Amino acid sequence: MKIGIACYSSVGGSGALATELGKSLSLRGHEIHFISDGTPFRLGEFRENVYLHEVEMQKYDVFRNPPFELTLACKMADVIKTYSLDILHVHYVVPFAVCAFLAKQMCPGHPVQVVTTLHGTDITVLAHDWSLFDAIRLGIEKSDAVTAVSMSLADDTRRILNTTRDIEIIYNFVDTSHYYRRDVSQLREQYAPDGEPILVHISNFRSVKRVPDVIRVFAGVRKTRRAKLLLVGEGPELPLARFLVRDLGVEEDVFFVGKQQEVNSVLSMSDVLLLPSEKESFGLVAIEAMACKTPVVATAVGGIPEVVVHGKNGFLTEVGNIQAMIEYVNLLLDDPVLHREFADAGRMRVETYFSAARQVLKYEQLYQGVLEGRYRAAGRRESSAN
Ligand code: GMT
Repeated sequence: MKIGIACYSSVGGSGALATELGKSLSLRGHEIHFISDGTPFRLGEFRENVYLHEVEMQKYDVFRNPPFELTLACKMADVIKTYSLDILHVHYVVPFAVCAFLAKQMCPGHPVQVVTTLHGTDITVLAHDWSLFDAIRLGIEKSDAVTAVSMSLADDTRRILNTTRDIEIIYNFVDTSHYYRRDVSQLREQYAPDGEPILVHISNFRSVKRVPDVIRVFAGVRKTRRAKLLLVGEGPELPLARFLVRDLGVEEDVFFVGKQQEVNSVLSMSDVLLLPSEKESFGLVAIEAMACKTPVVATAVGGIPEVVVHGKNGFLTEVGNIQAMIEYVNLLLDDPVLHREFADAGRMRVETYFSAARQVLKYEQLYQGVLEGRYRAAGRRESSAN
């Protein structure tokens, strides 16, 4: 198949997932055309069957803000026509799904089919914004197929947009041959020279991630034992995080390692991943951690309970319950047998439900179904992974 994949290029789960999907599909013989505002951050080196079409903005004095969406739609239309795309798969509704609809109007008679994947805040945050509501609804209604990365997100979408639109659940995935626990003892020694346990948090430091909770949990754990915290990523709450680390007096044990393209090594040297988000439609980082045998302590919000099974491969608390998170982290650190059980169960769960091999096939089947006109998603759902 000839497949266009439109996504954001910057660090973020939707771009990461879209890029990994494109790479996997290319290995399965499909011709992949990325359409993005830059080089998707996980694209890596040159690959056969993979093309990149960057959306380049023209500057005219008359524009206060250059019309990115129109340029994107024209670029999509150009790629559809030039390469005779079968499928245009867009990741994140705003603006991609709406632009795909517009692009289709620019290619009358062309059989391209638009698939939209909902990722999270495109619905749970942006669809609450009345200045975007109708555009989001239009993008979803006009897509030939719509997928969501969790049941929770599909339910949120129907409720918030008041739509009965069929939504297929296709969970996120990781390449389990790439994400696994590696021997990084030398690296680990640099951060924890006396064998201290390492906690880790990886995010874009936006307020929904509740990075201050990560630091408070760490400070609480640190009161009774020596430990280290790795903070990976950057974003609006980074200055607040730095302030809180100083304010709570834990700066000697906290490392701000910034944005990282590869998180294998960081996860492989960590003992617990903290994910105290306020909203999280899936939590891609949770399956990356589980694949690397790092148990997760997270909040039971959105799609996280579909990923992390409380008491089996991680622990879940309500949002903001710092004390419970401290206790769960200590429970895992105090009991190596329990830690090992959780680590193995997490890896097994990823291999069973969230592997690239399994999920990429689902996207492929969806594309095939859409092209053959036999796609009927009427309420179809992946059976619960729990
Ligand atoms: O919504 C965001 O935070 C952005 C988005 C992204 O591009 O990173 O993240 C969402 O999509 C990820 C990939 O499907 C999910 O793993 C994240 O849970 C989801 N984020 C939220 O729901 C907050």
